Amino acid sequence: MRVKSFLLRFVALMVPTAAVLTLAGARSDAQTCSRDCPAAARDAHGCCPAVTRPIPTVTRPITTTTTTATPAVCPAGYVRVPGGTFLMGAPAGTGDTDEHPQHSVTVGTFCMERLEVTVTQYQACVTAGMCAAVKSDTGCNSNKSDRSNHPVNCISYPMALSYCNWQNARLPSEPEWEYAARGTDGRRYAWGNAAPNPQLMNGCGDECVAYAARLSETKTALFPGNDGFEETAPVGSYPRGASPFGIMDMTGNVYEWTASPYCTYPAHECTSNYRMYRGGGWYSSNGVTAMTRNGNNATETSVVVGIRCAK
Ligand SMILES: [Ca+2]
Ligand SMILES: [Ca+2]
Repeated sequence: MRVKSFLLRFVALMVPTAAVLTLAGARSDAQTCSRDCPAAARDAHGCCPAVTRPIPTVTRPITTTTTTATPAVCPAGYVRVPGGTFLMGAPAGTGDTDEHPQHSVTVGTFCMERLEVTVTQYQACVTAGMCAAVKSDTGCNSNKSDRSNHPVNCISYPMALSYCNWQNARLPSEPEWEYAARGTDGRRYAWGNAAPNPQLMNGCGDECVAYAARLSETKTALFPGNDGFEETAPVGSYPRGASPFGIMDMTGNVYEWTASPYCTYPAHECTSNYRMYRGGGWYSSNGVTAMTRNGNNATETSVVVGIRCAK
């Protein structure tokens, strides 16, 4: 009797669950349905998104790059970057030491966001409970009411990972980033080989030098003239500076985290707590070529560093 009673209780528990799944439609992976997320993040079935784990802190070296199968068609907001082979890094005698040796890299086809991730987009992830809130520093765009269409900044590598995971995407590898910025023709900047100017990017122009002076800092202008923005610009403000694939702001505005550790070329996999971010930012007076490498401890945040996802 004890066994039968147990079975009856077991069946009673299971039937309502099965009925709900049947009524809810053809969800074949019900056994993987997780409810370990806030109600606001759940889908029509009450299940959490497939990739939901926020990664709050990097406490050990990460030596692998996350990759996923490339969609046949890139989703809205993404540009398809056809795979190819290019020379990564700077030619001998130019650039910084860590850009050498220049070496051939083959990149598979992938999708990359056309624009940097905005404050509004990141806030949606925070609201869904899947991303950590940006800290309250005054230099962070999330704390400014007029910056909703500006790139989100003050982002650590784990925060960037969480956002892209929430989008069912990932961060680009460093080779993918440089390839998306330069294509295969060996150009120095996303737009080509012309020197930076205020029509091509948001960098540290005359407006930035004056801004720095008000903060009692001394800056050298990246170019003569005013690009219109002392800090960040709304994403996509410089269409003439687009990359060969039509991706915007790859040079300037905010640096963008990549998935890659800081390795000595030609290696791209190594043990490092550092992660690379690329492209230069609104406070850059130099170092904005598509080959320039910057990195930081994965847990650090900066007012000049944001996010662009790939998949
Ligand atoms: Ca500027
Ligand atoms: Ca950028």
